[in-house]
Amino acid sequence: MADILPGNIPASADTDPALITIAAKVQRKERITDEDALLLFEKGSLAFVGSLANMVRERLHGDTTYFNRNFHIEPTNVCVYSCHFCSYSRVYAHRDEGWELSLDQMMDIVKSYDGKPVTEVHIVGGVHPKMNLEFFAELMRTIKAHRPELHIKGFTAVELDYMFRKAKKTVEEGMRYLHEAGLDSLPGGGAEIFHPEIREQICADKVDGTGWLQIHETAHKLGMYTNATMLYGHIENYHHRVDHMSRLRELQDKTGGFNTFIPLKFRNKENDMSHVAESSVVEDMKMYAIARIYLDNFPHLKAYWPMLGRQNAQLTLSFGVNDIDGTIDDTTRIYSMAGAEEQTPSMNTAQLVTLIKQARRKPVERGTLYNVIRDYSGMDIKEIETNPLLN
Ligand code: V47
Ligand code: SF4
Repeated sequence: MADILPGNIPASADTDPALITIAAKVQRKERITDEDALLLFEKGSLAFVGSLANMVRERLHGDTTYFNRNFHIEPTNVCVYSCHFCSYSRVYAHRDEGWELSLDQMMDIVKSYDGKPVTEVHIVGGVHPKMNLEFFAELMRTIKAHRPELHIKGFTAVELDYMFRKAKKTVEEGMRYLHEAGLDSLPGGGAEIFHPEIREQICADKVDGTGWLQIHETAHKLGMYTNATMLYGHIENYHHRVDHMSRLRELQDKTGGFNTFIPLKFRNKENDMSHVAESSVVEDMKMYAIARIYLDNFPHLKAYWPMLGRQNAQLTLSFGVNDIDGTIDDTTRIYSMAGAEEQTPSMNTAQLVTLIKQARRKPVERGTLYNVIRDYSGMDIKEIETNPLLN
């Protein structure tokens, strides 16, 4: 028979006492150690880690679950790098399989949202040798001249590292330049797994873990917020995951500049790692739960629904997640090309609100920096569907 510890932690007579000790720490709002996190991965049941994560989530956010209205621009899928997990990039030699958008073509995408209530553009793509710092600074300036209030979240540390080095700028000089041109914040991509044992096997040629962290630290120093990701569920083991999260937690203690952690489930279609099996749903939910418990200084945990699928994203709302990203509007190909269920990722406001309400949570639209735009909890779905200002 299961006993219930204070705080609703399910434990039975055969629960490892070390797990009970960890649960007690979390209840007392104490930080867990790397060893604790490893033990949760190795021995914690989904119910056990899930209820702990849910306690942390509700302590931080109650039922509030954020989404935003956003679209992506993917300037190119041509890339000088050759990450083995990537289904998206086409190497520079095979240009016929790739796309590269001109500044005007990207502005046409921005203009197609004129009059629509989007608040964020997320710009991310391959590392094209000819799309340089000046080209992207001009893009920032042109977007801001057209729509000043649109938040630009753009460029992974991998793209930034390449464009700064090519422009012969230090990270600080390059970052300042793009920030002044209009770049508001950085997405969390390119982090993959920091540990060199794994990084050297899956993405040896791009910026290393230390370089990724330095770029985010510099952005934080300039007052910009950023996100962090981790590509999990391939050839790494639990200790590599903990090491990755530990480096993020350490930097966050120093700067406080991370908003959100986004675990990204490895998808295995059409890439050099197709022989590696994908993780199970149980593993996925445990990953979210343990991230929520371990990263006590990260305000938010996001499930990116185009990669996970909307049903699994809905499930994460019971395992620590308080944000499911945005409307997307079918403007990204990264995950559909890697075999994700969402082949044309797009959800309107009513669908996102329904998904969150079905999980018995409170849907709140946010800006990129988690400023509250609208609480939808008291609104009728029909009212949302028929209001042009909300779609
Ligand atoms: O760094 C590439 C990942 C990332 C695969 O900050 C793959 O709000 C799984 O970082 N299977 C880019 N993942 C996307 C990204 C992101 C997405 C949404 C929101 C935010 C944010 C950031 O996509 C890459 C890489 O880790 N990725 N290939 C694959 N086969
Ligand atoms: Fe290029 Fe990014 Fe793909 Fe790596 S993950 S090959 S850096 S597009």
